[in-house]
Amino acid sequence: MDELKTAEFYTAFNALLSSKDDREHNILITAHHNPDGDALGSALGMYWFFKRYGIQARVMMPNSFPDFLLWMPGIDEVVIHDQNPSLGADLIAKATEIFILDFNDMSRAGELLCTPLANANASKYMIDHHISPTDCADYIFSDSKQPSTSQMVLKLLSDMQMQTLLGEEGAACLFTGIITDTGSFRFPLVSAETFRLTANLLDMGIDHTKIYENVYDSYDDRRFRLLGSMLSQMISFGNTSILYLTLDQQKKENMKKGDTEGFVNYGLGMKGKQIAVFMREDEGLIRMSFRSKSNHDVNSFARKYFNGGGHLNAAGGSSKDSLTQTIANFKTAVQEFFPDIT
Ligand SMILES: [Mn+2]
Repeated sequence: MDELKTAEFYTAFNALLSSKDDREHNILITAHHNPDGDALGSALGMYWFFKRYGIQARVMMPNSFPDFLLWMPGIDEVVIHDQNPSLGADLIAKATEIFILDFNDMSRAGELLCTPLANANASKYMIDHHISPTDCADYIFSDSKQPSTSQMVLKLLSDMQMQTLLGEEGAACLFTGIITDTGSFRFPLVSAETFRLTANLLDMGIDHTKIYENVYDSYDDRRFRLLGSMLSQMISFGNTSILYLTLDQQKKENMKKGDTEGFVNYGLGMKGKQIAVFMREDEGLIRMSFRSKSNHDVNSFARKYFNGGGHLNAAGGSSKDSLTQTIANFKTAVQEFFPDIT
């Protein structure tokens, strides 16, 4: 974390709030392409806060999101940029401030949105927990030691003693971001502070059991058939699990966005496994998700071999080779990069 930049961010955020009655604000809140629970959770958390504070704010996502997030309070107000680019352009033009959440490089906003966002006149505030932030915002609150952006939003508001303005709705959104980005409080970056801050959300009246049900118990039979196909063909390679779905398997089940969310984690569920990969065959591309335990650095691994990156224990990547060739390349790369692994 860059302490100086964080201090500047806090000062600027404070000044923004203090100027509520002095000038008109049109805040635009956005997050990364293919928004997940943390992207939407942190964005909608900020939205509810601004709404109750009395500052006009809108949420716009680069593209649509999985069905299991459709219950989130405020979701109906979210503009989906690639479905309504003219409204999107209007919101960007009118924005006085833009909040960039859960990403730290404009390219992560996706092809269609990254240039208009970068060219926007509004002052930009970034809150993010990914590594290697770029200077794409005027004010940067970036900390790769934080397990979720939603926790950072909660920390910011609680440091300012304003978290109760989230209300039950905003609290439910942040709780969703926190649980989905931490594997329900199990990943190594979860700290005592995560639990302390999250406890405040329960004080605000959220129904945590209901939120878990909404997020994790809402899958349809399609997902389970895909999961069955994937598990039945899992390749066990030393301490590594290789999971995949072919394009034919996805087409047969009429796969939808979000159906394979979390599939990669099954690879670490078998005793002794330290690294898991899930490969999803797409048109001309294999999309890859990596997960690992302890200090097996899949971020560096994905960067070195598969045009990707992410975090120490969770990363993404891709390959333009065939599925069979990618599996073979992965095995070779694992043996080269993680000498202790097989
Ligand atoms: Mn996140």
